[in-house]
Amino acid sequence: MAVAVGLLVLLLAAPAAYAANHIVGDASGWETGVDYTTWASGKTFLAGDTLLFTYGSSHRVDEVNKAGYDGCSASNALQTHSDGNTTIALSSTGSYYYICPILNHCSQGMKLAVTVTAGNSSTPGGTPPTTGTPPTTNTTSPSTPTPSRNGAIGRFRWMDAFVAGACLMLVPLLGLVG
Ligand SMILES: [Cu+2]
Repeated sequence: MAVAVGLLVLLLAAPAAYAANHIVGDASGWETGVDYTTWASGKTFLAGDTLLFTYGSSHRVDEVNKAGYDGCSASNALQTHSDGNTTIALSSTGSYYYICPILNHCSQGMKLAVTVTAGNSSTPGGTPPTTGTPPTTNTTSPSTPTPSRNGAIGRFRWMDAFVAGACLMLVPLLGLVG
């Protein structure tokens, strides 16, 4: 049971290590007055990662080209999002530009440029071996301490049975008292 839980935790934890979801602006979200150049500068964006823009109804997320980013122009927007909770998959390498086209929000800082580098796109080929390795280590490592482990489990079960038995014995006793 413990091994099964451990495997489940490993399986759940493994994908998180390969694809990151970057919350744009972190706690500030997609908002005026946030320096997204600074926000992006401390991060590595790998192919396969996602960007999450969270924003109010007074904002939008438009994917533009570099000229649109530099000039704060969404006239040639590649994609437009206004749902307030936009997930963008950074599926391939390259540079991606996002601006808020509302009023002068872009010139007020609502512009983000990210450079996506290879990483996750090449990892799917590498992922199965990595995911395949932990079960192998899991099957080999428990096999070594098996006697002590089984003994511990055996003792545990015996304790459980004892407690359960004690409880069962208490029931009629309580019944007699009541
Ligand atoms: Cu805006």
